[in-house]
Amino acid sequence: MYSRIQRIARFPRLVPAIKLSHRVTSQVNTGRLYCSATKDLYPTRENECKVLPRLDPVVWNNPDGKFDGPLSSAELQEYEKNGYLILKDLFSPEEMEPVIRECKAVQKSIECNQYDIKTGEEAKIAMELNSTKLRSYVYAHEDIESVKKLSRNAKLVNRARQILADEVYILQSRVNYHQAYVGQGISWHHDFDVFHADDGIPRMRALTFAVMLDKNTPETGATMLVPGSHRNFLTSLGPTPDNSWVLSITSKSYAGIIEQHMLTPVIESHGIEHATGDVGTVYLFDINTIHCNNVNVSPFNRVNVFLLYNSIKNKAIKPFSAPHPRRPEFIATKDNAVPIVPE
Ligand SMILES: O=C(O)CCC(=O)C(=O)O
Ligand SMILES: [Fe+2]
Repeated sequence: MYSRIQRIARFPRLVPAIKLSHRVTSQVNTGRLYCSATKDLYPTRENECKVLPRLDPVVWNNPDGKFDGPLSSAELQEYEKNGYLILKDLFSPEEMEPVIRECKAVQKSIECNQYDIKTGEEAKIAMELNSTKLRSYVYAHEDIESVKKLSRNAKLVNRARQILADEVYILQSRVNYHQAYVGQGISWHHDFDVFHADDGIPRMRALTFAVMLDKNTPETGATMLVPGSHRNFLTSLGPTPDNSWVLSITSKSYAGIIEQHMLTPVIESHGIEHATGDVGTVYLFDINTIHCNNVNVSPFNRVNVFLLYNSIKNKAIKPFSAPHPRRPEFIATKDNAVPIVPE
């Protein structure tokens, strides 16, 4: 009998491979085996990587002022130019206290093997490789009360609505624990590749708000962002493996990473910035901004909550380039996409 954590580390392919005959094969000429009913504006996972033009705005047009929000025009311009923005101390340490406490309690109970999780939902939890330490918890905006509240907080939701000029819902949430000594990094990627290829998000009309529950420094593995990288779409190599969706939350390397020869010229011209700050600082980045993070070599944890907001007009259809059905609802919201009322 395995312990819960061992079972998570050992769980086999969770989604059985579907038969080739069930796949849509209308685009075999382009090297892609799978397609959705909607035209694919951003084909990825082919047999070579490409740089494609971005066809979507970064800051969406809000002509009648319906989605006016607290970001100044200077902040909007900076976000549009760089693909990210850092809002120092947006929340006070007091506001963060319940979130820190509850995220810590979840961590402890998972690591002590006392966390109660429904069968079939094991993939909500990712442990660090060969470790009993928690790496990541997805679906935190539903399972952890204070994160649920945070995801509806007007400071975040009104800014997300302002940038996307639309009602928004949470496409994914996760707490990345990135613990002292054991927190492994994540390879260079942008989030659009996986949500487009594996879930069927058609357009770049989404963004992540990362909320710091600890001080983020380069030593603790602060997220590294490439300013300006969101202006083109760098595709990733295919084909998508059957189990890529499991790897996408558990592993450093999975389908969707940016190849070195593609990244080098981008970083040569744009550089790399660390998203640093204290507890309560928030950084927001476009779904197509290239980022990664480093191993946490420090003796301090770097726990952050990641909340990915998507426009309600940009809901998932069918995977654009994956041999498996859409990922489970707890990894990428589809059927339960309901606009958030800011609180
Ligand atoms: O934890 C980080 O700094 C980055 C995590 C990330 O890129 C992701 O979860 O997609
Ligand atoms: Fe990411």
